[in-house]
Amino acid sequence: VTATKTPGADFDAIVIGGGFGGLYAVHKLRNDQGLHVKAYDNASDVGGTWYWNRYPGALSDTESFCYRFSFDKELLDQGSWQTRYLTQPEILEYLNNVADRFDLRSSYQFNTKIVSTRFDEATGLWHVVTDKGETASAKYLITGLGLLSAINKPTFCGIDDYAGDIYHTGAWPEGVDLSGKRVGIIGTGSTGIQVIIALAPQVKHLTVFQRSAQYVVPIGNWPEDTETIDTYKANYDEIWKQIKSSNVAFGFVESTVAGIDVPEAERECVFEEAWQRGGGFRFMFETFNDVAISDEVNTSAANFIKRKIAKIVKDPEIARKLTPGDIYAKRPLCATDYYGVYNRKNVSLADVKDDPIAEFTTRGIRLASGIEHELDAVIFATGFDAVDGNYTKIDIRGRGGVTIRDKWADGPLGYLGMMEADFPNMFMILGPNGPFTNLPPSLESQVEWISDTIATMEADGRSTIEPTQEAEDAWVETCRTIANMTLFPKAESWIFGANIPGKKNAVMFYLGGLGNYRSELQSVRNSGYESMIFDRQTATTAL
Ligand code: NA7
Repeated sequence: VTATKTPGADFDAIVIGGGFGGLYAVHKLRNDQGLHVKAYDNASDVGGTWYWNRYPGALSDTESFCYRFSFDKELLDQGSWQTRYLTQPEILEYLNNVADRFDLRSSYQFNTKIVSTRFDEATGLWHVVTDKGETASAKYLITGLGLLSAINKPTFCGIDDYAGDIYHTGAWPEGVDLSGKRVGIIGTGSTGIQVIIALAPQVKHLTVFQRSAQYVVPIGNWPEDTETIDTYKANYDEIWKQIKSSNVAFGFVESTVAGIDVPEAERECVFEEAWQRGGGFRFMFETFNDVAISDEVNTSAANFIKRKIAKIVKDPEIARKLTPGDIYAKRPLCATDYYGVYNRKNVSLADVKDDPIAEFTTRGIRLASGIEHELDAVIFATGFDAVDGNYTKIDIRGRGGVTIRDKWADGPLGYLGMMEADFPNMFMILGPNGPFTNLPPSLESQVEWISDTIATMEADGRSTIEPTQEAEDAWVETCRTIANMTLFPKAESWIFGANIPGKKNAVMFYLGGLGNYRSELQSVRNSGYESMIFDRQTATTAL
């Protein structure tokens, strides 16, 4: 470990988070640049999102060959997997291997929550305070707090009187055995559908409390043999090049064909092929380039899935309840035979839009109609306070003591998904207005940009960097313009903050794709950080 390069600071950089983003930041700053880095995570070990989300059936729905880091050829060559998609234990193991390979754990203090961070204008340093009352200072603050990590747990009347067990998928304890039990699950997003499929064969009875019916296509999860994996490895240079210039970065070439120019019958064939191949993002983006843009093509895709539901689900009343009424413009979902689960005798569906949850009783859940479901356990698969949920929990203060909560009073907005005006030298990994993609290649792009920016600052003897408010506003406007060209804002989901009661709806993502995003990052660098202010003097420090 090298000595601190920043006079008067405990460290050069403080990194919060031990998931994909935080780990890579520690590697880049400490191992590549020789900075003195201290990292923290609330968990007892590395893994981030994949540390906490240990629920039954937890799986990435990005294909195994590209749900990983690309920066290290040897690490890529060592990669191994069994199936087309990685399970949570496999991803956790992978991140543990990464931590071992680059000796990252030695920079971490685990089981430690950061409760506040403050930028001191006089010294130009960030000060952090932990939940144990410890303090530390550094020139740079890098936050890898997780995009989908602060759990959303709605409250219900009577929940404290409920005698059964309650779990949230995003904070799943080890060793839970639900076999032979009567289990209820609230939520049918990506997470809920995975749990439902995994638990249905194990439990005595599963009651699904569905608020919104979902469009779910097959995931196509099959074993992948060594030969296939070796082919990926042999072609990794081209594969990553393609991923980094694509939009959603899921490892396939997005369609350039406009569905609107294709007759309906032909669209059907294309959707059928995609249904057979599997993959939610493939279904939405590999079929046509306007499924998420054109009302007409969107309706075709939606109708295609609706007809599948009617065919798969034997009971027409259950099929009706499972059929979505809104457009197909949430994060695309995929799973193995999701709708088929409802043909099982031990699975029942409670449509809580029609008949809402009135309260928890000591024995289970009572609906507004008076129907009571007796349950030994209830699982909350109710998602996350996405993007800013973990930021607003920490008392983060920039120049003039302005808090991030105040800055984001109208929703979380930021520059390039990484920076905030008035919060100098604070770099967020997957902060607001970053790309909406398969995440590892996006956060890799961000961490590399952050690390390059820091290297430039150190080489040039700079003390601070922050975006101008104008640059931030312009970026937010760009994100808004792009989002409004799509159908996504018309569906209610976490992408725009609609899942959290009281949360202001905001355009929280750059929907322009990873390739364009990377070009934007490159041009900011090439312009000599024209949109940024270096070494800004405040009125007080200038005196
Ligand atoms: P999501 O996608 O936000 O799904 C949460 C689900 O929980 C969704 O079906 C919600 O219904 C439901 N929900 C939330 N609050 C309630 C209440 N109060 N009552 C009933 N039902 C409720 O979270 P996931 O964890 O599945 O996935 C999030 C992302 O993580 C995912 O997209 C991946 O990228 C990884 P709603 O649809 O709002 O009516």
